[in-house]
Amino acid sequence: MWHILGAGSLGTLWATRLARAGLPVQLILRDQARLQSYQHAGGLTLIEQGQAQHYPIAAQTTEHPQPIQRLLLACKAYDAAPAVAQLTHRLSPGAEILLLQNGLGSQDEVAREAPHARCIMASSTEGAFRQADFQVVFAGHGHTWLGDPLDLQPPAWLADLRKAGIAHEWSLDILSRLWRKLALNCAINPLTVLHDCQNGGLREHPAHVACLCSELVELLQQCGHCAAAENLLEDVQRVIEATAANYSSMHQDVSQGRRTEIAYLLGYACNAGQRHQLPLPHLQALHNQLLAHLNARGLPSH
Ligand code: NAD
Ligand code: KPL
Repeated sequence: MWHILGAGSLGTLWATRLARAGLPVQLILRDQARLQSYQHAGGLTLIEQGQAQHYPIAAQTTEHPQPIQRLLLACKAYDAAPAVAQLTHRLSPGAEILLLQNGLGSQDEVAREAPHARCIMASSTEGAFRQADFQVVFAGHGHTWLGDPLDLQPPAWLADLRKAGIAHEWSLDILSRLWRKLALNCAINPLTVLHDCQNGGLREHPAHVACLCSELVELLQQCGHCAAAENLLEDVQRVIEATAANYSSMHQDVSQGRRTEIAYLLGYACNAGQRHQLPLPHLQALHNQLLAHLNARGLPSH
């Protein structure tokens, strides 16, 4: 049984693909009111290449007593540990939690909340967004890397992902993957918010992007992730070109008045720099500017 917490973009993308492959799925929703709206909608809808397909997947609230053996945590980074705290009493011995959160920091928070569960981290380049409640558009095909720094043995249920057509790879160095993605996000997302531009708008700010990348490279090396530091600037430039017409996820969050995952991206990078006594003046200044920007819009700074 796949218990999936969070019927948002990624939760829906995973739940619908697993369910249509004939695998048992149970959604976990926040409370009775949300469960009622879900029952009213009659299931999840996934829209792929303009075609909507409806999946009447079973759902329950966090309060339900059913034991959980495998939990896919598909909420934002700041919701991950509080969500797991609501479910710890339901986790079976030997339970596994698959963490889909972007950035770093939430994985450790979850592991502290559920010390007996195996935590498997994921980094995904798939893209999905919510068109309406319980209706999600599969916007960008991508790849998901999964791994567990404490146990390099892949779990047997990777076969379920193959069956469900979820492109994935077991990574022996998932932390480096997460750091590399975090570095890309730190070099691109905050600047797109501050300049209020699409990713391609950063072509106008090559010196600033280069400064940030050079500090991020030092940070990655200092944190022991030298492979994740290789050719970072070139990769950032490549992503800026490849996604020139897109708004970054952080830009979308801010422009729609949603809380950002800043604490798990730039905030995490700046804290790591302080822990290593590594001065990161440009990243720190960017962080301060972004915090002021969020404050001015009444958005949380954590
Ligand atoms: P989302 O906001 O669309 O969905 C999160 C869902 O979790 C929401 O429906 C929310 O109500 C639910 N939730 C939160 N706390 C809960 C609780 N205690 N109980 C039950 N439900 C709860 O978020 P998303 O876009 O799916 O992103 C999830 C994570 O995946 C983020 O860290 C994001 O950065 C990452 N990510 C997203 C994408 C994407 O394309 N959407 C791509 C790559 C990575
Ligand atoms: O992942 C991204 C995001 O917008 O969050 C990209 C496109 C890589 C920009 O950092």
